[in-house]
Amino acid sequence: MRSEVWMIATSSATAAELSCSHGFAILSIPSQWVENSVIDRTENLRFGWRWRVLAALVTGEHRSMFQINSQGILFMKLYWSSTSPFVRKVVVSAHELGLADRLETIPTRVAPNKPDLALLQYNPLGQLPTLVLDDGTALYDSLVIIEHLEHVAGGAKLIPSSPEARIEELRFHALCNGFLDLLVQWRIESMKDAKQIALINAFNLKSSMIWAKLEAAAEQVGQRPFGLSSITLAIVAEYADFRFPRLGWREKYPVLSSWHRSMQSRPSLVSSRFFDGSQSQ
Ligand SMILES: N[C@@H](CCC(=O)N[C@@H](CS)C(=O)NCC(=O)O)C(=O)O
Repeated sequence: MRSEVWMIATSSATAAELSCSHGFAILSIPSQWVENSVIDRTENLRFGWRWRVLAALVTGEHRSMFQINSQGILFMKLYWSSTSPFVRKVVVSAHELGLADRLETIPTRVAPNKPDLALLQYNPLGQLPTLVLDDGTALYDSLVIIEHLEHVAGGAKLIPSSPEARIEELRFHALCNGFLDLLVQWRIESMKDAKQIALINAFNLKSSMIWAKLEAAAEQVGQRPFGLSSITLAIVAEYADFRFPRLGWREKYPVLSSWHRSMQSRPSLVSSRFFDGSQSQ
């Protein structure tokens, strides 16, 4: 078999597996891999995701990371809907990490009273998003998937690694993600003929408290890098515009609104806008 000799940078875990200590490895790469475009030699191998793909191919780690189709392109399967805010977190994160073109999306329609049977095989919760790796491993929920994508992309880009910053990022994410849960439940309840008034009142009360917290935090969030919590906050803003235009939140919370306007033209957000499609819930 023809082969090429390449020097690549490795993560410390991969370096350990390859028994090399300086974060570099000299590898003999089968030419076929290059020809099949599994490896794109015009790209910067040292810092992009490609060197990790290469290292993963060598160590066999790719089996848990990617799918390889007949053209040698690497994919992960994402059970997807254009209306799910949790799916959108994953898609925006993948875009920010440079992995968007590695997601193969599977349009899926779900509702609490209408589980999708194919999805249930992978995720017994029957929820979107679910990411399926080539060995059949299914990852859920959105936070776990984003953690995985971070790992694939080389780590600590969307979620800081230092303990204090990490806890703060995760805490603020929990607030925004919990709000998305509330908004989704609110929408489901408001579409019912017989609405539970006590539940709608609780949604109203909680949401006004949450909006106030987000308004107070918006300036500080704007000073941090665009990561997990800002992605989730931007999606709260856009989901509220999409499903709850009657709330008029932009007039009530001007700091948050202006933060969102400064973010909304990021390519990751523009390319993943919500829309009602055939799979919408
Ligand atoms: N905590 C989950 C929430 C996922 C979720 O609620 N997804 C909705 C779609 S927006 C869903 O699949 N609903 C169907 C169901 O719960 O049966 C996450 O962050 O991924």
